[in-house]
Amino acid sequence: MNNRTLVKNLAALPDGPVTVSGWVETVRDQKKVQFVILRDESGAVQLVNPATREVDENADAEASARLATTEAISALAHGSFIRVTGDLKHDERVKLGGIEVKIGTLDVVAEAHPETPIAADSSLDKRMDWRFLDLRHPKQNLIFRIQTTFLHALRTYWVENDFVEIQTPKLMASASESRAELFEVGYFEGTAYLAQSPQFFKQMAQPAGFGKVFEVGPAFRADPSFTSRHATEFTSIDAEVSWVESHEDVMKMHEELLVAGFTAVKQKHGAEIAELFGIELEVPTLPFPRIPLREAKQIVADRGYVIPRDDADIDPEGERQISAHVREALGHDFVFLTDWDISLRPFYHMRHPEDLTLTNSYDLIYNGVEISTGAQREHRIDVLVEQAREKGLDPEELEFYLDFFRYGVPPHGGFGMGLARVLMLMLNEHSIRETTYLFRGPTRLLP
Ligand code: AMO
Repeated sequence: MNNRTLVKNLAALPDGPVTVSGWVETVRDQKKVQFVILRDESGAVQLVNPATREVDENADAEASARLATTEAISALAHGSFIRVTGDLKHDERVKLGGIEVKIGTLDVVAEAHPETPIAADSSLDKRMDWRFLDLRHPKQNLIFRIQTTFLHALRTYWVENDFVEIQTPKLMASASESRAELFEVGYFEGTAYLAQSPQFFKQMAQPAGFGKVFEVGPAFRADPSFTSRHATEFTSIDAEVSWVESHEDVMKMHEELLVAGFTAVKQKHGAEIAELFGIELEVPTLPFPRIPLREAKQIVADRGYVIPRDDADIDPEGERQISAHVREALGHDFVFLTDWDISLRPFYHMRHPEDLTLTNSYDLIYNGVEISTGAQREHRIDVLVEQAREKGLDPEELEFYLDFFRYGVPPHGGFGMGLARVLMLMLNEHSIRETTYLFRGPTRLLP
């Protein structure tokens, strides 16, 4: 480890001895000269070896060593991990970064099978089977560097704004969202459920007096669908804050947070994103557009798309349509759809003071796909119990949650946002399978 130089740092070094380690991407084994492209987590570099194909009996130790290295390179399988000490040389003629390393010694640290199970044109499913190899590609590698930068920026925003980080339990005694998408697990003599959202426990931090909280953690949904945006386990980004006056306050915090995340990603990775994804990443402008859902549905209808189900919901094509409208009319990639009908929202959403058929809630749509739901919560216990009953829930089952509201609680609100969806839309990828380290779906539990 000690004297290993990352490939990305080679260009800044003067000509001279270096050690690089990584895996073999390609080998060009010519008669007189051999080239190896070595890649590590930071980039790729060309290694060169003047080939020594044979030596006579009187050859010295150095010539014998050169023969051994030449033979080792001829036998190198793609993907093998190697360590090379050699001479760094700056040379403008080298296409790959204008540098190359002349091989001195080469250790094959871990040999790979000569047949790689996946290729560039393998299906997504096959690539998922071999995810550890798939992730070696620079594009995939970049996705998780972007994720790191993005989450770091969100965390910085939260810390600077006095949020407290919480880790809520994922083993639950009851459902946190709909009962339909609930995973049951055997729990000693009884049954536990996997958390679908940190919803109840992030709200609990409000009567606990924490003020503002956030969590980045797993959420589980027993959703049997195979869409590009659904997983059975996903990383949920959650925030919940006290003393909001309406969902407007939640949206303000939410959009500021996203701008912080996008700014950091553009700053650090803008050039690489342009190179590998062909995208000029835009930092969204503030404020994001807000459109009440009913108005959005009218806009979508006026564009000629009739949402098939005649309830108050918006479907995926409707989301694409409203996004297209917002892009054309307002030049924005994000839109908050606000004021959802009570029939479409869970019992814990607060209702509009002036129109009790609507909730103080929103969905955030980014490039045509929902990435988040947020709301002001109902904190008045009598109203909350009534709303639970109306939804056909048994308040007795919810006693532990309802207790949060019986001993004093400030008004509050928050949101939950799927991390992989944000990254998918940011990078114009087709599926959250690409932007999830290890995807979990109805037929995927491996690797
Ligand atoms: P909701 O159920 O809308 O709201 O989920 C919030 C966000 O989580 C992501 N998401 C998913 N991502 C991948 N696969 C899934 N199966 C999946 N389900 C949801 C989406 C979605 O927008 N408790 C509320 C949030 C709140 O009000 O604070 C909730 O969970 O990006």
